[in-house]
Amino acid sequence: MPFTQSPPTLGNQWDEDRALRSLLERILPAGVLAEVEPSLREMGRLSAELYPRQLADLPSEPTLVQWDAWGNRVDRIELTPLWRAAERVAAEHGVVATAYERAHGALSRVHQFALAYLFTPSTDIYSCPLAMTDGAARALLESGNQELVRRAVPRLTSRDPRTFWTSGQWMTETTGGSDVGNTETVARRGEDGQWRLYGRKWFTSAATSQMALTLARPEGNGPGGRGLALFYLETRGEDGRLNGIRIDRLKEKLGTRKLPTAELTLDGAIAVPVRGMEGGVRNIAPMLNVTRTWNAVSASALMRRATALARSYASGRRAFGSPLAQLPLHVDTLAGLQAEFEGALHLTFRVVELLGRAEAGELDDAGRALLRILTPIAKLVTARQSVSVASEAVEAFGGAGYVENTGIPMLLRDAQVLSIWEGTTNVLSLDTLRALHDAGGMDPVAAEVARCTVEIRDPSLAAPARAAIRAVERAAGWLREAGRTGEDRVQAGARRFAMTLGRALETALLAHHAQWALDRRDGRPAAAARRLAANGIDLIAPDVLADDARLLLAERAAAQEAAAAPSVADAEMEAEAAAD
Ligand code: MFK
Repeated sequence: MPFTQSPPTLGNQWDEDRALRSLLERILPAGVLAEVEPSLREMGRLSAELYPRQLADLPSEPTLVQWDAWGNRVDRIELTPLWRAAERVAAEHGVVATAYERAHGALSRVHQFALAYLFTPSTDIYSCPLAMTDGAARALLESGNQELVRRAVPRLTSRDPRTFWTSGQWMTETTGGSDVGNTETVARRGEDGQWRLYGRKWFTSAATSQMALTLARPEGNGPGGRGLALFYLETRGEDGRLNGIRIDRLKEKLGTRKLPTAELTLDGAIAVPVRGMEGGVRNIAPMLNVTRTWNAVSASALMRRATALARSYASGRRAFGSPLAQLPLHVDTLAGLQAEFEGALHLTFRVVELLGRAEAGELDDAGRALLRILTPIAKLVTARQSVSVASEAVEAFGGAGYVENTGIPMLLRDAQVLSIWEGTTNVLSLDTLRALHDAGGMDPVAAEVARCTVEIRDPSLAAPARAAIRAVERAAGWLREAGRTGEDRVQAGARRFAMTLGRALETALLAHHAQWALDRRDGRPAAAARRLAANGIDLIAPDVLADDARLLLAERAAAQEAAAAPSVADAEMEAEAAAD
């Protein structure tokens, strides 16, 4: 019999996830953990059960039926079987509702996002409509529009699949996904007093939702984001027909292929202003901050799935006389991935914890500022980590990882979207700067890193703790100096700056958890903290890189301009190099 390799396997995803269980043991009081654990174990079981269905369902994709047999335009999207199952599981298990029922007060967000994290990797990005649904509920509640709250929020947070609604978040147009102020959709008020929307939405994820929050410019309003208003619309009328909406086509995407992402034409869609007739970007921001948190949760969840599969495979696959799991270089490679995943998990759930406390009214100004700053940082850093972890995980399978029907390539294709939608890495780096500016500087980040590191006693954690503190200090120094040199310098270095903060925060949070775990005789989080620090935290680079970037991309050969006077960052780096 020729040799056949057994595929990787997954057991109960709650029981097998040491990092998640350890994190929740620390942040949830024992009584709360005992109450929520059965639901997490059940979701962990479902996640393992749905995985083979996900693999069996790999070839099927959603389809758009535009016409019926009699020539009527129907624009109906047929979903894949797993998506239909996922919708029911999500509603019945309260993957959105748990956050709004508040059975455990501020900690309900931790419970809800732990469910979402376990649910996500086996359900073909059904987390996308759930994220938008959660974001819509949050934005409506914050809008104070009681009529819309009464109409939509009970449906968005329902546990009954028959009444559960999902929401779209229709922002992107052909003029731009990032610079939303260029939105061309117009809102016109008719003689009947109703607002109708006219325009083209270019990237509308989960176009099967029952409602959407969207941006449009009321006629006569000025340009830019400020001139936009936030509108609520229901996608179908009482008669079941689309509400002045045409689904032009579904996108052919690199990944997230089960997710029906559509191009829509709004041709008189009846809509209701959510809050005033301008300030649309500001009013949709609560939705963005929730969906960005979902993004970080999804990135952590995909990393967990990638490492779980790679580790399972490494135990079963033999090469050079032993299982891969005993080959030192393979072990070293997988450990690097595991550390990236654990860092991402801790930063993500710190945001989740703060979000829950903010919603429960438990945060002071400093806490709210920290949440505002950590949200874009968590989104951007975990998304990039998930792409690189998924890519390494594909490689850890050798050729099998490159074969579609193993299901492994899907991890990489799906991870890639996480750094694009809900704000690209660059846009979120700039958002980080804005949040820091609004908070009056770097103090909230420095205080968070200090909070995490102050009680670390174990000598083996001293190095990662020191590396996190130093990286934040150097980032603060760079920001001060670049700010003096000019806006362009700050912008050019914003991504390196934000990634440094993200990695420093992950290391500090992981080290903090590691001390707690060491006190309970578990050294694994400490190993993760040391490894994460060794993978590299500090990406701050000399300002000369900004000049080099222009030189490097110049159309014509050009002599290098005279070097600017050395900056503080340069001087610090030289001093460090001399000290090393
Ligand atoms: C699986 C998990 C996730 C699944 C979700 C999948 C769904 C995918 C669907 C989508 O991708 S929807 C499209 C998502 N699009 C984006 O995320 C847009 C990315 N671009 C930005 O975020 C830009 O920075 C932004 C559009 C906000 C820039 O627009 P503007 O008009 O130049 O805004 P401006 O002037 O910077 O900010 C306007 C106001 O909003 C300001 O407040 P004030 O009016 O009081 O001064 C800002 O402070 C406020 N603001 C902006 N971003 C904020 C915010 N406030 C709080 N939090 C934020 N994040």
